Formats: sequence, C-alpha cells, structure tokens
Amino acid sequence: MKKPVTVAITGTAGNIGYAIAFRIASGGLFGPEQPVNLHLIEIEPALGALEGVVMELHDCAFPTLNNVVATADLDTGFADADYVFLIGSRPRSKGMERQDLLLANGSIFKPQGAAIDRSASKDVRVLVVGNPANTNALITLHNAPNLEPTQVSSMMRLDHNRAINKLSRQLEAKPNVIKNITVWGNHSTTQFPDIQHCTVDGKAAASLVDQDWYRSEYIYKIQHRGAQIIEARGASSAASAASAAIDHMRNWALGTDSSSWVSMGVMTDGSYYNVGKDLIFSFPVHCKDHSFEIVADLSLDDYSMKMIHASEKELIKERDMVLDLLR
Ligand code: NAX
Repeated sequence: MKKPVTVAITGTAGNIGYAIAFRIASGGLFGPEQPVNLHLIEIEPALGALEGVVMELHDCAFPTLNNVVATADLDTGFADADYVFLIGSRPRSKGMERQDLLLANGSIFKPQGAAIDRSASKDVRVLVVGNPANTNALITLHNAPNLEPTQVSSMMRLDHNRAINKLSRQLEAKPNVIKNITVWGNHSTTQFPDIQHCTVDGKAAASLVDQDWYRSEYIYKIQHRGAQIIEARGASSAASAASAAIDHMRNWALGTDSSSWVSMGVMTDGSYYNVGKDLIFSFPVHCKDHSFEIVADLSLDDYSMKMIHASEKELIKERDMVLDLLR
C-alpha cells in the first residue's frame, strides 16, 4: 500500500458530507490502492452526530481507511491536508436575503481560508461546495495568501453532469459519448450550459437538437434543476452533489481524458473570454497532475458572450457584497 493521503471535509454531519465520506473512505476518490486519512470538521453542536458518522465509517471496515479525526478545531482538521472539501455552511433560511447568506457563509470561509493557509500541506487542493460556492471560494483564496490561485476552485461539476444527463436523455445517447459540454459562470440560475462545442459520438451536438428546445428548455431546466430536486425530495441534492465533488477532485488530481474537458470554477486573471479579474468563474478546463489549464480561444457567438457576461455581472455584485471579507 502507498503512503496515506489526508482528505479534510467540512460539514460531514450534513447531507452531502455524509454521502461523500463513505465514498472517499472506500476508495471511490483515489482507488483501492490508496489509503486515506479522513479529517472530518464540524461545528461544536454537530460533534455528537459526527461521532456517529465516525462509528459507521469504522463499522464499514474499509481497507483503504487509515485514520479518522473528528474535530471542530480548524487547525486540527486541516493539519497536513492534501485535499480539502469545504462543504459545511449555513442553508438559506426563511426571509434571508442573498446578501445575508453571503455574509453569514462568507464569515465561515474567511477563517477556514486562514486555517488552511496555516495548517494544510503546501500543495493542498481546495474544492468549495458550500453555497454561494464561487464567492465563498474567492473569500477562501483571499484569506490564504500563501496559496497559489490555482489551488482553490469551486464546484460546477454537478451542473456539468446535469447538462450531460439532459442531453444524453434527449438524444438517447450514453453519457460517456458526450464530450466537451461547458457550464460557464456562477453556480446559480445565471449559469450558462453551452453545447456549442459539444460532440455526441463525434457529431456536433448543436446539429442534433432543435435550437428552440436548446435555448428555451434545455438551458432553463439545467439552471433550475436544483430547485426541481428540492421540490421533489424536500431537500437539496446530496448524493449527486457528493458524486460531482468526487468527479471534480479526481479529475483535478489525476487528470481529465485528453479528448474532453470539464467545467470548474477557477480564479480569473482577466485574460480569458473578456471575463474580468479576481472572480471565481466556471470555464472549460483540462486537468493533469494536480493542475488545470483553461481551454482558451473557443469561438463563441454573441448569444453565448451575452450569457457569460450576465453571469460575470452577478459574480461582481456578489464580490461587492463581501468586500470586507477579502483581505
Ligand atoms: P446540510 O445543512 O445538510 O449540512 C451542512 C453541514 O455543515 C451541517 O452539518 C452543519 O453543522 C455544517 N456546518 C455549518 N457551518 C459549519 C462550519 N463553520 N464548519 C463546519 N461545518 C459547518 O447541507 P448540505 O445539503 O450538506 O449542503 C451543504 C452545502 O452545499 C450548502 O451550502 C448547499 O447549498 C451546497 N450545495 C452546493 C452545490 C454546488 O453545486 N456547489 C450543490 C449542492 C448543494 O446545494
């Protein structure tokens, strides 16, 4: 067996945390030959429930699970972490405005960014899932001055997987023959699911679907899929979100298939697709050996640019609301 890697997860007594911990512990992230240490981080009131999660993890007797730490102390939780999943956050409660949520959750990610900076491995990779994920990732990065901007990203993979699923069902094609879909922008209803460069079994996806269906139904349904699941389940996506987080981290660490790209929320420097700098924005990326590269110079029509800039505008607004949390 190899040397264990350490994976820290916040919010592990919550729905997504509960779903992801067992998959990572059983080898679902790095495979059956890679032992993992799990560092599970919760707030004090949830430590009792977290203890139950720890007992269940041990009761699974996974050969890949090396050690489990359960804690509310951020430096203990992030100590020597190679991979971090920031999932724990406050849900939006009744009457709460978006700005209230941004500030409530932003104040979680500021100290977490600082603790990751102090205590995690220098090569740590941090994935932010807790909403509003893009802006929380920006806050995390701003508060971790020793990390490179490329060490923090936000999750767009659930939207990306939803976009593949919907196209696959429409065309009765297997998900694995669908390549190069992109979901641009913010993990919100301004996101832009784009099939302009997508192929299905080698054929241009745009030539296989009706353009009216694409613009009026496909895009809208993906933008609002989260709400559809809440309505049906009475709770937000959990298992599919956990699965998407694993897909995201596995590709980032081990690489993407060279014939296709994935969507990831990453720090902007102003040089891609006219999106301004200092935002966490979802782009198409190729990944290799713990790094990613934005796919540059795709030709985009006016409609696509309009959609991309609507999402950029929203992210700028979100950033303006949390300026106090950015160092
Ligand atoms: P739950 O409410 O089930 O669980 C959240 C957990 O986080 C709780 O156990 C809570 O005690 C813990 N927590 C709160 N503050 C914490 C802190 N400061 N440190 C550590 N733990 C803390 O929510 P769940 O359904 O698991 O969703 C978690 C987050 O993921 C939410 O913000 C949700 O909106 C977001 N999502 C993001 C998605 C994405 O694609 N980026 C999709 C799914 C999901 O909606």
